Amino acid sequence: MGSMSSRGLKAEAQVVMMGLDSAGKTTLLYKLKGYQLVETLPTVGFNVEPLEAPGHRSLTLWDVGGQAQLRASWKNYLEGSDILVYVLDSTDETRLPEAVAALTEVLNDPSMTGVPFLVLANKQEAPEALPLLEIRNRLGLEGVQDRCWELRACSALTGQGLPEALHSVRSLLRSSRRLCL
Ligand code: G3D
Repeated sequence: MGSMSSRGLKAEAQVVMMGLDSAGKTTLLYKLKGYQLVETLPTVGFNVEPLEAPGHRSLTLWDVGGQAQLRASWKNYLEGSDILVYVLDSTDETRLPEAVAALTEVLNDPSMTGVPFLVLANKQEAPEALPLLEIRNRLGLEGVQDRCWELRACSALTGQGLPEALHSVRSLLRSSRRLCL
C-alpha cells in the first residue's frame, strides 16, 4: 500500500485538489457535478467527494497557503493520494508567486514523491487571464522529471477545458513514473 508500483493500479483513485483560496476549486466541483461525475457528501472542514467516473472514487479539496496550522492538517491528507490537481487563478498575477510557492511546497512533501499532478490554469475565459504559455513559464516546472505532470487551461465558470482536464487526470493516473522520464 502506498508503494510506487501500486499507484495507478488501484481500482479507486484518491484525488487531492488544492489551490489558494479563490482559485476556483469549489466552482470547479460544482461544474463537474453538472457533468454528473460528482456526488457530494456533507463533510466538516474539507470536502470528500466520490466521483462516479470509473476509476475515481474520492476527491479531497484543500485550500493551500494560509496559516501554518492549516498547512499541518492538509499535509496529513497527502498520504495515499494518487494524483494532485492544482488549481490556479489565471487572472491573479499578484498571487501567482504565492500559488507557485504553495505548489512547490506540496510537491516537496515526502508523501507526494512521484505522485503525478495536473495544474489547471482556471478562469481562462476572463479577458485579463494570463495566457497559458506565460503561466507555464512562471511555474518554472520544466525541470520536473521525477513524475508526470500536465498543465491545462480551463474555466470552471463556462466548463471550457473540463472534459480535457478529466482526460488528463485519467491518463496521468494510468501513467507510471517510468513512462514520464
Ligand atoms: P475556492 O473554492 O478555490 O476558494 P471558489 O474558489 O470556487 O469559491 O471561487 C472563487 C471566485 O472565483 C468566485 O467568485 C467564483 O465565481 C470565481 N471563479 C471560479 N472559477 C472561475 C472561472 O473559471 N472564471 C471566472 N471568471 N471566475 C471564476 P466570487 O465573486 O463568488 O468570489
